[in-house]
Amino acid sequence: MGSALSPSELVVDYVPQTVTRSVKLLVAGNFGVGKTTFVGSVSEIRPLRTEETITEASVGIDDMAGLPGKSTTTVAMDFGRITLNSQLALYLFGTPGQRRFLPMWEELSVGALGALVLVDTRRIEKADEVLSVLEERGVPYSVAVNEFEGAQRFPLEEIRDALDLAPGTPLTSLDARDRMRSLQSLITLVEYLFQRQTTGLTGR
Ligand SMILES: Nc1nc2c(ncn2[C@@H]2O[C@H](COP(=O)(O)OP(=O)(O)OP(=O)(O)O)[C@@H](O)[C@H]2O)c(=O)[nH]1
Ligand SMILES: [Mg+2]
Repeated sequence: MGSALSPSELVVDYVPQTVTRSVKLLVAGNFGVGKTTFVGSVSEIRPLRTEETITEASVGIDDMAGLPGKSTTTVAMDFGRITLNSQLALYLFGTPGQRRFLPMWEELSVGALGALVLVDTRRIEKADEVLSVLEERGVPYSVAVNEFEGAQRFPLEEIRDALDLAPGTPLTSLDARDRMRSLQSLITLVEYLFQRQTTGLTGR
């Protein structure tokens, strides 16, 4: 799959000295929703990836429909960093999407302030398991629809109903390959998390 950024395009390769706060966030979602693509789009450092070729064992277990170019899957995590403003650095941990790696989330979620959950409307029911895991762990989340070409578009309110989201849970849409739209969804998540902190709703 390769890195999304070439070295000459790296914006920052060190944490600026002005940064006083760092936050760990998960980028979660079921198999193939675009987590690795998302972390690659927003990270200002060359993202760490743990991609392996999808094996025969996955065929029939993971739904590959609508993912013609997908030949690899994340087996441990993605890692990226983005300095959101001069004081705040976000450390992004993309989770593996295959069900067999679900136990790995246990460790990945330690210390995470929140999660951005990507969903694909072509297999929206698969998001339920992801949302349940986060709720069980007490990790607050926002949801972003990754708009794949060819996928039917639905009003966000319909998606909110389908996912049975709480009224306050932020719901946005993006294209995981588009840095600005992806960043906007991250900003929405961070604002939500900070607002919860100031109102005493820590989620843990
Ligand atoms: N058209 C389109 N394709 C996308 C988008 N995001 C990701 N893709 C493609 O969809 C496939 C899956 O993307 P990944 O980023 O590997 O998805 P993932 O969620 O990390 O997958 P796992 O780690 O296997 O769960 C890849 O072939 C991407 O190139 C998008 O916004 N639009
Ligand atoms: Mg991945």
